[in-house]
Amino acid sequence: MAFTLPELPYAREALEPHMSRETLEFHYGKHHKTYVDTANKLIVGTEFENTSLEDAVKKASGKLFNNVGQIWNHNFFWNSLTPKSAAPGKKIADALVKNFGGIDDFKKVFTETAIGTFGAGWAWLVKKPDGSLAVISTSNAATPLTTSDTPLLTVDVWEHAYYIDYRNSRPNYLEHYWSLVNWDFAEKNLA
Ligand code: MN3
Repeated sequence: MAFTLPELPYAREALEPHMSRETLEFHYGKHHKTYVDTANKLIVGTEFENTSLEDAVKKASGKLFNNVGQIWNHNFFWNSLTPKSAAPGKKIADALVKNFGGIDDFKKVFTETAIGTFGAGWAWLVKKPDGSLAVISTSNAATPLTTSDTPLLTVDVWEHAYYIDYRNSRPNYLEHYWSLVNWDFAEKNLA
C-alpha cells in the first residue's frame, strides 16, 4: 500500500492574498509530493510496505521517518488552514481562555513559539494527556504523533513555507497565518 498525496481541501489560489498560488504549487505540489514519492521508494521491500501512514510515522526511523513524518505533518498543516477562517467556536475558545488567558494571549504564545523555532520545524497547539492545552515546537520532521500529545493545530515554519511570499520574514508569514486558521479543525481535534 503506497502512501498518497491527499487532495488539498481547497483550490491552489484559495488562500490568497495571505498565501499565494505559487507557494501552494511549490509547497504542496513539489515539497509535500516529494516526501510522498521518496517515502514510497524507501518502503519497497521493507516491513513498511503495508503499514498505514500513522503507523509508519510511529515506527520508522532515519530517512524514512523524516519523509513519512513530513507527509503527516503537511496533511495536518493543510487542514489547519482554510480560505473561510471565522471566529473560533465556543468549545475551542473556552479552552484557549482557560489555558492561555484569552485567544489573543494564545496567539501571542503560538506566534512567539513559531518565530522562535530555530531553523526548520513546526509550532503546534496540542492537548496534553491531562487535558490541558500547550504550545510546543518540533524540529525538522518531528511530530506530536509520536508522543502522548494530541495535535490540534500547526504551522509549518520551514523556510519553504514562506520564502516565496514573505522572503526571510517569518513574522510577516505568521501575521497572515491568523487570517487562514481553521478553528473548526482545531475544535474537532479537541473533541
Ligand atoms: Mn513544509
